[in-house]
Amino acid sequence: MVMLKNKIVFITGASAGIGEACAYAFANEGANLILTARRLDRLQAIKEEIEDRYSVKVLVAKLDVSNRSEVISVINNLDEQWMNIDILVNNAGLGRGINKLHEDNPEGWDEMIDTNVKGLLIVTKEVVKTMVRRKRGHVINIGSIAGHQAYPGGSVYCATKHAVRAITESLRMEMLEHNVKVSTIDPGMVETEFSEVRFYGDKEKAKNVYNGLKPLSGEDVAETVIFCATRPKHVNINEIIVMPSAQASAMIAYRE
Ligand code: NDP
Ligand code: 8X3
Repeated sequence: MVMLKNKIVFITGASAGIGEACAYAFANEGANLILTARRLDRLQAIKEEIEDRYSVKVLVAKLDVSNRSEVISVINNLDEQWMNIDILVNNAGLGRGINKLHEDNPEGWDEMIDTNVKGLLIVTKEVVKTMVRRKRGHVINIGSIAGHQAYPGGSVYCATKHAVRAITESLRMEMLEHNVKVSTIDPGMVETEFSEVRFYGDKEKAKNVYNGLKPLSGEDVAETVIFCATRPKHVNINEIIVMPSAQASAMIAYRE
């Protein structure tokens, strides 16, 4: 089993939901954290709480993954003590609307593609360069059941998560000779701020998504991330699909 104590873990979208839960889960294992997102105030509060509870170091940085020059600058200007990232958790992402393509708003398409696909690509490129040089590292992507199954109203979101799956597979092949592991965790419904963001702040609509069933929590997903990150050196978890027990596929859930 790989021990995470004193490892450096870089998490995108660490200000809420799955990314925030991963931050606490890695801290609990003794890892030092680079927490990034656009909302720096949230990251600062998480840093203070984690440093209170665990003996780990936390660096926070404002990072919009869809801003390519910001990504390049933040990652390439890390201090020496932070530059050797052991684990990258590519978590930042969002959905915008569930509308039929012909009725949809193309601005949402740009946001999803720029964040979920192009953002993940540039962060990965900049972090993996150093992993390749050091001949060690692990990239863990947060994909989705939407990367395996499409559904009506989800053409662009599902396309971005299918893209994450394709990128994961290509990268795994490219990294083979460099001793860098590549995994994807693909959850079904997780109750986070995801649905509120998807419905542009409509809390009622967001709540209805989880009506009558127990969804996953960010912590449930973080547990699978930790499982991936702690496998022995010769074991790689390629992919985990993790669903609420009450959800059988992207479209089929049992509600009481
Ligand atoms: P949340 O909305 O709770 O969290 C999303 C996180 O991503 C926030 O920290 C947000 O931070 C960050 N983020 C969004 N856009 C950007 C950006 N441009 N640059 C940097 N950070 C950004 O949602 P989840 O925790 O649920 O989502 C995390 C990941 O999990 C996403 O990739 C999502 O697609 C995936 N997922 C979610 C599922 C669900 O049902 N919730 C199921 C399957 C996968 P900030 O706004 O501060 O930048
Ligand atoms: C989020 C889960 O099923 O709403 O990735 O697409 S789903």
